[in-house]
Amino acid sequence: MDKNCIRETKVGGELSAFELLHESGSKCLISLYGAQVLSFVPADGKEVLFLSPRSLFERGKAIRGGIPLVFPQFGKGTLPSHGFARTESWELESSSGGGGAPTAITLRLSSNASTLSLWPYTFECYFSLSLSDVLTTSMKVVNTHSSPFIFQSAVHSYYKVPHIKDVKINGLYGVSLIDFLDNRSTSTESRSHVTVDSPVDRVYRNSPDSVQLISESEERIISIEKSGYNDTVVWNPWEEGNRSISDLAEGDFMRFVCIESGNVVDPIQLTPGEAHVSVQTISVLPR
Ligand code: TA6
Repeated sequence: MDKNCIRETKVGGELSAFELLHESGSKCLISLYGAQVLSFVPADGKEVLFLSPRSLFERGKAIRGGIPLVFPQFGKGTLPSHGFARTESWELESSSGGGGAPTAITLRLSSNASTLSLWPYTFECYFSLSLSDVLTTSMKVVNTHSSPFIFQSAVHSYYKVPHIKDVKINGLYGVSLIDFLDNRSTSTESRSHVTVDSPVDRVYRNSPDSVQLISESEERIISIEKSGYNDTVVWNPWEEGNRSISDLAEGDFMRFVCIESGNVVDPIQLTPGEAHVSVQTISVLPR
C-alpha cells in the first residue's frame, strides 16, 4: 500500500477505514464496513457528501450518509432494505497510487454464510474507488453460482447542500419516472431543473448518463456521470420523513439530497461466470 496516498484509519470508534489522498489535493474516506464512501473532498476543500451526525457506525446497521451500496435488492423486499452489501464487512483486494496516478483501492465481498442465508446465490462483488481530481467508483458483480441470478444495485449517494430549497438537478427533462410516493405512478419529467420542496422519492428510468446538481449559493456544480447504471433515483424525506429516521438529526433533510445511480426498474441478470460492471464519476465543475 502506498503510504503517501492511502492511510488506514478508524471511523465511529472501531470500524476500519481507508483515507485516500491525491496530489490534486483531493481526498476521500471509505469504510471497510459496507465498502461505504463516507467523505469526498475535492481540491477546493469543500465536502461533497453528507454524513449524518447521528450515524450509528454499528455492525448490522447501515451508516447514514456518504455513498451506501445497494445490492442485491433496492428498497424494501424479501431482504433487508437495500440488500446486505452495506452491512457486510468487505475485504481489501488491492490498492495503488502515487506518481501522479489516481489513488485507487478495491474492496471485495464474497458470498458467505450470512449472505447465503438471505440470498441463495454465490457471487463476488468488487467495489473500486479511483481518486484523482474526480471520484470514480466501480461496482463489479460476478455470478459464481451454478445458475443465473438477477439483482438490483445502486450507489445511494447523499450530496451535501447548503439548503435543499436552493437545489436544482439538471439533466432529467423528458425522462419517464416512477413516483414511489404516489403508488408507483408513472409520468414524464416536465422540468428542465428538478427542484425539491416536499418529500421526493422517484426513479427516473433509463436516465441520461450525466446529471448535474446545482445549489444557488454554491460557486460549483456537482457533475454525476454513470455507465452501467440504467436509472437515477432522487430522494429527500422532507421534514416529516426526517422525523421518522432516527439516525438523521432534526432538520437534516434541508442539508442533503440523494441522487442515486442505480439498476432499479429492470434488474440485471447474470448467467454463471458472467460479470456486470457499473461506474459512477463525481466531479466538481466551476459555474
Ligand atoms: O432511495 C430512496 C429510498 O429507497 C427511500 O425509499 C428511503 O427508504 C431511502 O431509500 C433510505 O433507505 P434506508 O434503508 O437507507 O433508510
